[in-house]
Amino acid sequence: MEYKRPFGVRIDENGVIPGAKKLVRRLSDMRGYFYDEKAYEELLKEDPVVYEVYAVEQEEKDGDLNFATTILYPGKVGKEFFFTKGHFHAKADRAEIYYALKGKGGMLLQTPEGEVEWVPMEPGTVVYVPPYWAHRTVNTGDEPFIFLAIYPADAGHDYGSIKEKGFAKLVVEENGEVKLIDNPRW
Ligand code: S6P
Ligand code: ZN
Repeated sequence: MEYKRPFGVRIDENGVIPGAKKLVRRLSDMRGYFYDEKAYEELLKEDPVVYEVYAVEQEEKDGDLNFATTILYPGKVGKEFFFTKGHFHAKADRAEIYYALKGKGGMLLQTPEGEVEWVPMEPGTVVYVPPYWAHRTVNTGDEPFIFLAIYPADAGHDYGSIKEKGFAKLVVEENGEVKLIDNPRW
């Protein structure tokens, strides 16, 4: 049998994994995701980077693992904090682990029926994403929110239903506080 080789990598202080595949998501890649369309069009003139992902991925085989860091920048569209697109796994029963490294934020999770949970995250927080839950991270602070995700190599991403309807809750700033409010579009 030909064995794959083990390796170690060090995540640098900016969340970068050397040699990993880099993905950049700008605001223009997220049309339709934020509630306040006017604020979206306004900020689009600057088209800021919302997040970057550094992924070390294996072939999509049962039993293997991928890992990736995400650097989610601070910012808001209207009163809604910057977030990742959010997805179910294509193989919906695949679970995932997140480990927060820097900054402040949280995870919105949602079942296919629309039940929502919010898990606050700060450096050191480990979040268990159970099978079947969609997940989106949100930066509620004023510095980059950086975390590591570890997920089955065959999990895949299913962005479809979140892209259409979003999550049932929005994470917003109101009177200087982080609040979860009902998504009027849900
Ligand atoms: C993959 C894992 C993360 C996200 C990343 C970006 O299963 O959950 O690496 O891919 O945080 O989020 P999204 O929703 O744009 O893929
Ligand atoms: Zn995932």
